[in-house]
Amino acid sequence: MERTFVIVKPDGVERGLIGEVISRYERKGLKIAECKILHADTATLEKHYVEHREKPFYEELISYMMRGNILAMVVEGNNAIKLVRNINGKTNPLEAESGTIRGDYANTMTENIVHSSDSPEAAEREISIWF
Ligand SMILES: Nc1nc2c(ncn2[C@@H]2O[C@H](COP(=O)(O)OP(=O)(O)O)[C@@H](O)[C@H]2O)c(=O)[nH]1
Ligand SMILES: [Mg+2]
Repeated sequence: MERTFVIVKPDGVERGLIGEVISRYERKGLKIAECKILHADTATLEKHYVEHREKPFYEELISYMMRGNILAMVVEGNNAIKLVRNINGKTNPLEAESGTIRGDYANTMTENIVHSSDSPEAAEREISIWF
């Protein structure tokens, strides 16, 4: 059993896609283990996105993530980390395939509905930041 950390980002919450996102994970046999709505603060986001702090899109990313409420959750199940990444789709909307969340709903690099951990180490680190 594996646990991964997921965020429905402000655009996903604004567009009423929480149910859509969760139902895609549940249909794949994954379970929502923890879940909360919150408005993220700068300190938490800086910890969460530490790997991107030198990137040109960093400031835009942080302000977008603070634009409104987010849904933070822990999703668990067999191979949860890779399965959730597959369900979410690629970061670049031009590469995200139809049938993935980003492929179906995102059309910019920044606003792409969902975040999920990319490795077991990241999942453990991110869950400890947010829960
Ligand atoms: N504007 C812009 N935003 C980006 C870019 N790359 C990543 N992002 C944003 O930063 C988040 C984190 O990037 P990354 O960890 O590489 O992608 P993810 O793991 O697929 O979410 C992405 O989900 C996007 O919201 C980029 O090249 N340009
Ligand atoms: Mg990432």
